[in-house]
Amino acid sequence: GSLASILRSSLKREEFFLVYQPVIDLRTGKCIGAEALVRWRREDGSVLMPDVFIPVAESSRQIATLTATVIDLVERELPRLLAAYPDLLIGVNLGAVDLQNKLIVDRLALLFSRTAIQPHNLMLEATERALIDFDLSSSVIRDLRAMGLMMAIDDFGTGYSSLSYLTQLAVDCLKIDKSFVDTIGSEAATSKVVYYIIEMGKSLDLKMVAEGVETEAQATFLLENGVHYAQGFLYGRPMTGADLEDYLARH
Ligand code: G
Ligand code: G
Ligand code: NA
Ligand code: MN
Repeated sequence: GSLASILRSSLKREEFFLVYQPVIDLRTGKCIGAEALVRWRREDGSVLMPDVFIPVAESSRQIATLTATVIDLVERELPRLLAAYPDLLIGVNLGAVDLQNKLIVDRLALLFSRTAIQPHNLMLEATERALIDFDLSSSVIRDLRAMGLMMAIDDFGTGYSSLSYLTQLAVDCLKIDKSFVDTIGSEAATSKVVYYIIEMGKSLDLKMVAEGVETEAQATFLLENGVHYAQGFLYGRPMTGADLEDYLARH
């Protein structure tokens, strides 16, 4: 069948799992948390990456089900990590429709009420596409932040109308897309863009996480320019929850 129909039956069979990519405080070098990234293990044992199946989940209207699966996995796995590291901050990615209704608010309220997970342990990451219905999504974001969790704009800079909505929208954090981090230290004209994104984030008093950091030179530039958090292969690849526990013990 099509990938969309295979996805539909797989979502019922729990073929999904999470890996975690460490997020580092550049000022201390310590790991403050991680971004949860979903993977799909097929029946034949092969593992599919989200850039293959998230667009299919979005276009076949299954993304809310996938997000629900991810939140179920977080509910199952995070309490173990929090027992040793109670202030850990875990980033969870949302799909484009997840901010268009209050289901996510109710689901997370339930999560917080029946586990040791607290609102300050979660940061929800939404791309600019999730803000299409601006009034609806900003109302959902307001409810989520009122619970005490953080909201981040993911892949920041790759969408459009960034400036106009950022000043109106109450979010906590910008995740600076890897495509901009890649230009740091290059002669490309686009290397100026990352500088302006950082200035914008600072002037709006937002936390910033740089994605896809691969070199010490990039990390130095980011820290010197006021970006305090980073993730990328320089610090760690996405890893299992058990491996993240070992990683935290060492960082
Ligand atoms: O893990 P990887 O770097 O290949 O992720 C690629 C993209 O897929 C990232 O941009 C990320 O935002 C997205 N992604 C990863 N996990 C999830 C998830 O659980 N839900 C959604 N909606 N997107 C995800
Ligand atoms: O959803 P998001 O845009 O955060 O997706 C992050 C994706 O980028 C993941 O699939 C992850 O494996 C990948 N990634 C994370 N760090 C690096 C990095 O330093 N270099 C490269 N090339 N890819 C990275
Ligand atoms: Na709780
Ligand atoms: Mn993300």
